[in-house]
Amino acid sequence: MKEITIKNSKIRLVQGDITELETEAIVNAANAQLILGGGVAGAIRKKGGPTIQEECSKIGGTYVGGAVITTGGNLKAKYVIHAVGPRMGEGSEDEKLKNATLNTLKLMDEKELKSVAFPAISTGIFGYPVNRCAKIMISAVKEYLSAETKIEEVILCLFTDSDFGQFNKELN
Ligand code: AR6
Repeated sequence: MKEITIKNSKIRLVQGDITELETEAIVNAANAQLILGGGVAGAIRKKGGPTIQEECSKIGGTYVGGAVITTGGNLKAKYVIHAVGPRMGEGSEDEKLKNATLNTLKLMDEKELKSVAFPAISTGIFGYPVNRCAKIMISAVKEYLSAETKIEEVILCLFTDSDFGQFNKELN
């Protein structure tokens, strides 16, 4: 199943490039310095233009597990939420990934945004296992959507077939 409903909200799995999505916000798999490097961040930087990094540099940084918001520059999405996932090996990775997911969703409600797309945070350059990421992120999203929220749609956007398969297995 590629979509489930939790109370008034939907969780949907899609495969592809997150920078092509038209949700109000897309999530960047960020680092604590908020310097847009490779992977999702690189794609956002290239397609979104320089204003996103400029806004990030003004904010200056956040903690691992935290999330901050900028505009989306030239992207279809109006906003980018920069969620800082853990680097594999630094300790307390599961808790930090859960916090990065929950803090993104809290920011969505604070800004009264209704639709967001996440990548598989930390599973690229940061080296976190995809199956573990699927477990943590899906359970955090379900937990959040089960309580009071105005978010209508949470998309989990997976880049590869195999990552999509692992998230799909976990959602079922
Ligand atoms: N759309 C969707 N998913 C993507 C895309 C895309 N365009 N490109 C890559 N992925 P990563 P991290 C997948 O490395 O591990 C950067 O330098 C990718 O296959 O983007 O959290 C930042 O600046 C993987 O499954 O993020 C940080 O320093 C997932 O997105 C650091 O990397 C996350 O991979 C963050 O590393």
